[in-house]
Amino acid sequence: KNNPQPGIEAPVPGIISNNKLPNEQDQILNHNINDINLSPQFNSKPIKSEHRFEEEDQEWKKAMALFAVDERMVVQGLGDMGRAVHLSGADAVAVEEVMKVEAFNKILSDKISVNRSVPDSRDQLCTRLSYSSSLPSATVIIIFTNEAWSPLIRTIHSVLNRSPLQHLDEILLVDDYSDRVELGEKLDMYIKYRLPPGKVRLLRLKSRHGLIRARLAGANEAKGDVLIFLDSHCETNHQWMEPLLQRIKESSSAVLVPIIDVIDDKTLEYYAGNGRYFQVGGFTWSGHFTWIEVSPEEEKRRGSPVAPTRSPTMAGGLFAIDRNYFWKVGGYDQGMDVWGGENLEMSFRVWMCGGTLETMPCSRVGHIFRSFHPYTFPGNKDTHGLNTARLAEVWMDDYKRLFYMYRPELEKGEWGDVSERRALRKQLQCHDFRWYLDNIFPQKFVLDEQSYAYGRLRNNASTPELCLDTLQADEKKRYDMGMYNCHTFLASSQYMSLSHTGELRREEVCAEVQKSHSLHPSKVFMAKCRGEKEEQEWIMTKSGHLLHKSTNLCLDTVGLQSMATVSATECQPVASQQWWFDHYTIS
Ligand code: LR7
Ligand code: MN
Repeated sequence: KNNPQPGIEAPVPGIISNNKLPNEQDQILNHNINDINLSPQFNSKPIKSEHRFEEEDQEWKKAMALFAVDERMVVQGLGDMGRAVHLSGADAVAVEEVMKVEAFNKILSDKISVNRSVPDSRDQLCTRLSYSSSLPSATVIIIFTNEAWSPLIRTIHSVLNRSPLQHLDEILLVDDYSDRVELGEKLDMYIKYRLPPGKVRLLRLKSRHGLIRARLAGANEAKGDVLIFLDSHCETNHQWMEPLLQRIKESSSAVLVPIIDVIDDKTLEYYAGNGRYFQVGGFTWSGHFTWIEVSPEEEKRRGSPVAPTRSPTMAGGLFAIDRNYFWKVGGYDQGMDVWGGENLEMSFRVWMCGGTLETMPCSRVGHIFRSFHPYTFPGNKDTHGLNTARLAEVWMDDYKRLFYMYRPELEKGEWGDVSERRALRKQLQCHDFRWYLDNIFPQKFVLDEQSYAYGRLRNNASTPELCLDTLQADEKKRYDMGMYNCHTFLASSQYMSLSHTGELRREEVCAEVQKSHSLHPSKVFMAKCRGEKEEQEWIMTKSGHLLHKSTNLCLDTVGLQSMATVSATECQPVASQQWWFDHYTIS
């Protein structure tokens, strides 16, 4: 099938011709979209003969028997309205084991109806919005590899149950070479006998391609005006599709994400969320997606809490895009394998090349967040790292230095040939990454541009020298800052900086001093940077002291050894209060 994006048709040199082929699965992964073969059954036409009718009858009986097994497991009303369910007895014991394999509670999922209801989690204001009766049509593309049966089927039913069917062209399932038995013939039969005719189509890839090329294969087959991508373990909410189609009708270069509600991996509770509060997408310099607050400027610009809200990046799995625009803006990078990176790549690309990326607050879709990937990574490659290196090489200009600062092992990595993607960027005459930072993500902290000093923060009062260190703390929560022997490489746990606004900070978190009324040293802890000075303002003196302004205390290692937490005490001319950064941008 032809597609309008010329760059996509040509084979990507260097991807197929990867010279080392350690095993068969690697070989499979180095194919590109042009090699994606579809199974013959995908386009097969029924043969009309009496013999065939008999066969069909047999098949029908077999199908009904298989579905009856599933249906007997279902407990009526369980999990309705997205309520949490806690299993007990033997089930509860079995769940522990199943979670280790499936990364979610499959036992419970199998007991919950594939048609269960979910709570309407939308802002009240949403019910007052109205949508055009002539919206563009949508193809919902659901990709999967070895997804468990019941979440996949529930995803399909939730789309059928809660979408305006007149605007739903079809649901296109893309099977990325699964080998679970039930995803074979049984799934074909389910589509044939249990789903409305003509609404659901199944595309089977003949080798494992990963989610990026699986989505490309789906997009290639889609006929709807709009492509809506979903993961294979989602439940859509009330009127989820209308806001997406309406916005694309208004602006064909708007790429849209719903608010992503949480379906608990253990209780399968559909969390109704926190009223009108939601976050948008950011990123870390190590190349990971993060959630960030909507900026005050954006709150002002959008005008209403239910208006399209600009998002610097997207999580990646759930989004809507005009089909022609998808190809025009470069589809996806076919050189990306398995999982990871494609979401930031598309985010940067869309913004830099003239589109917009927005959260539609009245569109909500639940997603089961799993704590690990319950599928294989052929070749055991760090596909997230390699894919992200590809995007850094194409889209981040000089700012890729920050990515490699956090991921030095990837700098000389084998990210392959990216010349096609660079050509695309040139052809589309996209803005540069600096423009993206200045205009789309001005809050993003650039450690080596917005600091007086950065690098490791060293103190040599003891031997060996100690450095400030996160001690592997979870940076999403507040934590006490520690000390550790200074690393010579791979030291991202020791990156610190003194920002132009006086924060002693890391990428997202800033140092504060625990208030205490005793004379004992006060703890220094890290909390989300608030950009409002006060408790997060520090001053670096000529003598190398780091003075916390609101408490008048100095950062001190006194009495500390590696692995201990750092503190702040009364300022004194002592070695334990003398600090050196690796780099200074002022003299
Ligand atoms: O090789 C593969 N082939 C596939 O078809 C690997 C995966 N897949 C399928 C898989 O069955 C699933 O349907 O691709 C989909 C995504 O895989 P997940 O569910 O393992 O990914 P995730 O939810 O952990 O990760 C998020 O980031 C990914 C980056 O590559 C993708 O963009 C996912 O779609 C994305 N999911 C979401 O954005 C949902 C919200 C999560 C958040 C935050
Ligand atoms: Mn997912």
